[in-house]
This record gives sequence, C-alpha cells and structure tokens, in this order.
Amino acid sequence: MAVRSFQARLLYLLIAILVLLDAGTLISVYVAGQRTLRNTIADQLRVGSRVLNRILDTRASQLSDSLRVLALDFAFREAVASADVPTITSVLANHGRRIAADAVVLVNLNGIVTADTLGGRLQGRPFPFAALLRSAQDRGEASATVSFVNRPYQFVIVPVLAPRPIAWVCAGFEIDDRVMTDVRRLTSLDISIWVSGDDFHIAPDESKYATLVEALPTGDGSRVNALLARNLAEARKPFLRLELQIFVLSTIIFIIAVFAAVIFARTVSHPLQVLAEGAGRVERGDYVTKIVVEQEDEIGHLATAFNQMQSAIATREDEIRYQATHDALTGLPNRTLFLDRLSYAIAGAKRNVGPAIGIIMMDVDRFKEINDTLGHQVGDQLLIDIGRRLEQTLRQSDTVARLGGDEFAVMFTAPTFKHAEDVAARIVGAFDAPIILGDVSIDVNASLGIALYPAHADDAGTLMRHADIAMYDAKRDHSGIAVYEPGRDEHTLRRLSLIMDLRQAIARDELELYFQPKADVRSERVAHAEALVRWNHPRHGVMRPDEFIPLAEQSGKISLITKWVIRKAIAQCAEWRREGLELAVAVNLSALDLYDSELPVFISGLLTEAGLPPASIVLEITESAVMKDAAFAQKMLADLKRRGVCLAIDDFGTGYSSLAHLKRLPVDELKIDKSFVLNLSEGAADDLVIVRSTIELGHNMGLVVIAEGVETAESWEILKRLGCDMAQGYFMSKPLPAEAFKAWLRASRWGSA
Ligand code: G
Ligand code: G
Ligand code: MN
Repeated sequence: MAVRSFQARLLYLLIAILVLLDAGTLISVYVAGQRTLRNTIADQLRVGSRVLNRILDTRASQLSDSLRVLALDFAFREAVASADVPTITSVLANHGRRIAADAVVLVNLNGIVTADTLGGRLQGRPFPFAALLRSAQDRGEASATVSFVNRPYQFVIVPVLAPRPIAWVCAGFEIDDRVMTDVRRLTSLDISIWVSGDDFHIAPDESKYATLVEALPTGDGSRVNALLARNLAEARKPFLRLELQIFVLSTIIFIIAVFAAVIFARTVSHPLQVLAEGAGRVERGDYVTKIVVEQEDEIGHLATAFNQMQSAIATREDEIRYQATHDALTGLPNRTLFLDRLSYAIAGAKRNVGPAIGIIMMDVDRFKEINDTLGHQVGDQLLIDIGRRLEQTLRQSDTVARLGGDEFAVMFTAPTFKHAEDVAARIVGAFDAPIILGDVSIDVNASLGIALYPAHADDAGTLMRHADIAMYDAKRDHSGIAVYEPGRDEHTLRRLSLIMDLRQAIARDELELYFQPKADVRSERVAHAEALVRWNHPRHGVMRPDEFIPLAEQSGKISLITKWVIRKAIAQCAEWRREGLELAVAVNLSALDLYDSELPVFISGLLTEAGLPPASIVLEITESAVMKDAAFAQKMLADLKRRGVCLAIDDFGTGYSSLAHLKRLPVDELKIDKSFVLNLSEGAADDLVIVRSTIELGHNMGLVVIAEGVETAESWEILKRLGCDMAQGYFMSKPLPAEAFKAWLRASRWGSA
C-alpha cells in the first residue's frame, strides 16, 4: 500500500512538473503573443497614420498640380488681371468641376475673396484660412486640412502669376470616402475622419478595436481628427493559429511525457514493491523465499541486507521456537510441543480415519529420593539417560517428551490395543538394566499410564489427563502399568503386569523346567526328555509357557528365557548322566531365537563345559518358525548341525512347509503335531492318512518321526503299526518337574533298562 502511494506520489510530482512546464510554455507564448500583437497593432496604427498623411499629401500635391494648371491659364490670368468677376467665377466653376473640387476661391493679394464657386458666399470677405494663405505667401504655395462648413476638407492654394503673383487661387476638396477606402485598402485599418466640435463621433468598442486618434494639421482654429482603428479579432487571427499549434504540440508532448513518467515511476517503485512484498512474506512467517532484485545500486544492497536479515530472523526464531518447545535439560520436546503434536495427530486421525493414537505417561518411582541422596547432578544425568533410553526404545516417528520433573510422555500410533501394550512392555523392558552413573548403579522403576485415542478421549487435553489418571492408578497399585479405566479389562491388566513381573522372574528364580518323556516305539523305552518351561508365579501359581512365552517374545525377554532353559536343560542332562540316566534333552526354540546369531556358540560352549556329546541336545523348532525366513533359518540350523546338535521340526503339519525347503533343512527329527495324533484312537480316518503319509515322508527323507499327543494305548498301537519311531504323550507321562520325572522313570516300565 505504502509503495503504491509512493509510486502515485512520484507520478503526481512528475505530472505536476509537466503541467507547470506546459502551462509556463503556453502562458509565455500567450503573453509574448499578446505583446507582439499589441506592438504589431501599434505599428499598424502608426503606419496607418503615416499612410493617411501620405495619401493626403499626395492628394494635396495632385490637387496643387491641377490647380497650378488653372493658375497658368492665360485667359484666366487675364480675367484675374482685369478683375472680371463673372468670367473668373465661370472659369473657377468650370475648372473646379474638371478637377472635382468642391469649392474654388480666388483671393486677392490682400487676402480678400474676390470670387468663389459657392454662389459668392465668400465674395468680399477675408479668406477664411489666413494661416494657409500666410503659408502660401511664405513658400509660394500651400495646402492644409481644414474644417470647412463643419466638414473635413483639404485646401490647396497656389499663386496666379503674371509673372509676379497677382492673386491666389484656392481649391477645397472634401475628404470623402475615397480617401478612407484608400487607407483601408493599404493598411487594413478602419478609418473615420471628423471635425472636432462636430458631434460626429464613433465610439469604438475598446474590447474589439485598437484605436489611434490623429489630429490632422490644420493651422486654423478648428480641428480635423482622424480615427484609425484595428479590429483586434482580425489582428489576433494569425496569433491564434500559432497558439493553437503550440497548444496541440505541447499537449502531444505532455501525453508522451506522462507516459514516460508512468514508466519511470514504475521502474523506480518496482524494486521497492518487491522489497515490500518480501517484508510482507517475512511478516507472514515465510523465511525461505528470498527477495530477487537484480540491481547493483542502493536498492540491490538493501535487498541483500534484507535477505540476510530474513535468514537471521529465521535462525533466531528457530532458536526461540526450539527453546519454547523443548526441555532444556534433556533436549526432548516439552509439554507444549507434546500437546501440539498430539492435537495434530488426533486431527489427522480424525480426517483420514487414520490409525488410533496411544500415549503413555511415565513417572519415575522414588526419583525424589534419588535426587536427594545422590545430588541434583546425578538426578539430572539420570533424567537425561532415561530420556535417551525411551528414545531408543521407540520408533523415530514416535514422540518422547519430558513433561517436567520426573514425568515423561510418549506418543505413538497404536493400530490395536495390543500394540499399545507392546509399547508399554518395551518401555518397561528398556529399564531392566540399571542406569550406571559413574560408580552408582540405579534401578529405574516407573509407573506407566496408558490412554488411547479414540477409545478414551476425543481430544489431546483429555487424553493426557486420562493417561495421567492411569499413571496414578499404576503408582497406587504398584502395578507398573495401568490403562485408563474404561479400557481396563482383566486380561490386559494381567498381561501388562505379567510383563512387569517377567523382568524379575529369572532373577528371582521363578522359572522351572518340567520334563516329558519321548519313548522309542520299538523298544518301548524312554529315549529323550522334552524340557518344557513353567513359571511359578508368586500370585498366579504355576503358569504354562503358552501364556507367558508370547509376552516374553513381545517384551524382548525371549532370548534370556531361551538361554536360561538351555543352560538349565544341559545342566540337568549332565546331572542325569552322572546318575546313570542317559537321556537326550529336547529344548524348544522360539522363532525369534533363530535370529540370535550367538546361540550356536552359546550352546557349544555349554556342552563343552558340561562335557556332553552335542547329540545329547535336541533343539525343537516349529515348522512355522522355520518357514518364516527359510533361508535365514537354514543358515542357523546348518551352523547348529555342524556343531553336532540334533534338530527337530516341531508341530509338523500345522504350517505350510514346502517340501523343497524341508529337504534342504539339516534336521534329524519330524514331530507330528498332536492335533493329528490325539484322535487317532477314535478312528479319525483323515488323521490316520495324514499321520501315515507323514511317517512315510519322514522316513523317505531319512528322518526320525515322532508323534506327540499320544494319550491312549490304541494310539500307541496304531503308531507302532504305522512304523512311527518315537511317541510322546500323557499315555506315558505328563510333563513333570525334574525330580518327579526321575522318580517316574525309575518306577515305570518305560524306564527300566
Ligand atoms: O507343555 P506345555 O503345555 O507347557 O507347552 C506349551 C508350548 O510351550 C509348547 O508348544 C512348547 O513347545 C512351548 N514351550 C515349552 N517350553 C518352552 C521353552 O522353554 N521355550 C519355548 N520357546 N517354548 C516352550
Ligand atoms: O513343544 P510341543 O508342542 O512339543 O510341546 C508339547 C506340548 O504338548 C506341551 O504343552 C505338553 O504339555 C503337551 N502334551 C504332551 N503330551 C500331550 C498329550 O498326550 N495330550 C495333550 N493334550 N497334550 C500333550
Ligand atoms: Mn516341543
């Protein structure tokens, strides 16, 4: 806006200058024109006056000439000499008519009129124009303009010579229209002549005429005046044309100049406008778009300075925004930013019907104590490390924030309820290992409150409040994790608290191995014992792996458990051996264990340590685990096989193994899943076909085939008939604790060697 008005002001200024210039030119042209006009008219009038005088002079001398001819006429002279008045009068009349004189008078040397053509009106009287006569006496002849019978006249007087003057002859001519016409013709002036004292008077309109009044010389009392007048309109005509031309020309120049001024104003104001737009962009928060002014002048420098200022503002604003949205200690987003992102995520989820969002609020237990006993520096460092662990536990796209004090919050997409639990479990898992600060080892326990969008709240603020409530529930119940009330079903809570408990299970020695016999079908003797883990939970009692192995897998605990089981199984195997029980012990591996590349070395190491032949350990891997990443599993199994460990495919028939893959796997045993075996004794024809063909398949591939889930003697018999190598099931024994297993084996017919 300001720039536009600058451009306008510049333009107005330029146009004003142009208008002044133009007006000045026109005015001076007009003034000069007027002056010239005035001078010209004055000249014309002066010239007119001269012309009039010249015409009168010429006329006078012409009249004198013709009068002289009369004066020389012999008969006339004789008549004068003889004072023959009638003859004289007749000659005067004749001659006067010839020369078109209006009056002819003969004057004697005494100045008395002796004859006239006026009917003797002047006869005997003194000649009325004494001055004229005197002048003629002085110079020989004379002429004058006079007032005669109140009319303007020209009178000439010449002597009658014989040879000396004997009289004067005088002729008068009225100054009539012919004189005026001559003057008008020669000067383009209007003229009128009158006798003063006469009422004859033209009153020329001064606005239309320029006039000059001339008193013609008479030499006698009365006056003859001539008025010369110039028509102003006419006189101005050429000037008007010139002025019009100049006006048109200057108008054209003016229009061109205005165009030029507009272009100039734009040129000058455009870079300013660009600067103003740039400033406007900065005001709107655009710190990226630079000003482009390709000028080397002051405006160019201004643009450069402006761009630098823009970057500086951007940097500073970034800093300020960072400080405003981040926690100074940990560098994590603060409550403001967390709330912001949460609102944004919820808005996005609402719009796109996107995935649900989960938040977890976490409060470090007994942080105040830690702070008070170990000092603020340790406390600060602890908070930093906690933030770091949280970040490492979560995905890059998740948000970890410090809300203040010892309170943290995380936000993540939670497509399912279970997903949120997994995240909580992972967080708990992240603090299994103590945080080491200098020479202090700090066990971090925290209370976690979970709340989900859209299940628990519709907006960010409410969701955070709900997570907060859940967190205090967790603190109060010492449950570690709590979900906001409406979603707090038994199952979830149990799972979550189990995850918490699992951390301590190994340390508190709550895990135990049970053993179930695998008997050789032909010899009817126990050949292997399958180790099956149990968890003696302080509150829930003996727990089966189906319930806690998946939790261990989710919370990253599975490899710890697998290693514990393997160590325990090998130890048990070695112990039995020392006691004279030669049994191979089977251990179940989780699908995740196949990714633990340390496992083969770990197992070999333990076997060597225990002094056991590698084949005394059988590793059972489910068919689906093997098929999940067949190439990877194959490598892992090959490694284990090279080390002499026995391998079995567990739950065979439940997955979809490709025979091609199966053929390539370096396994020794095939365990037919119990779902095909359990109903064999009830004459399930389908199962019989499957079991029979599986046994044949296994044998064709050179594998030992074992059936699990053998509960009856009939099933046993069928398997024996089908040529199955080994059997496992309640028909022989349920899984038993190590001591019970040993006792059973000693007492049972399956064990007596
Ligand atoms: O016998 P029981 O009902 O406890 O076994 C249930 C399931 O748990 C079985 O499929 C068995 O393979 C699995 N299982 C038992 N012990 C372990 C173990 O130590 N590790 C793993 N990964 N699975 C086990
Ligand atoms: O890992 P595997 O799937 O082989 O584990 C064997 C599982 O089968 C254990 O949970 C064990 O308790 C169970 N089991 C063993 N024998 C029998 C049986 O005869 N009947 C039934 N129903 N379950 C059995
Ligand atoms: Mn098994």
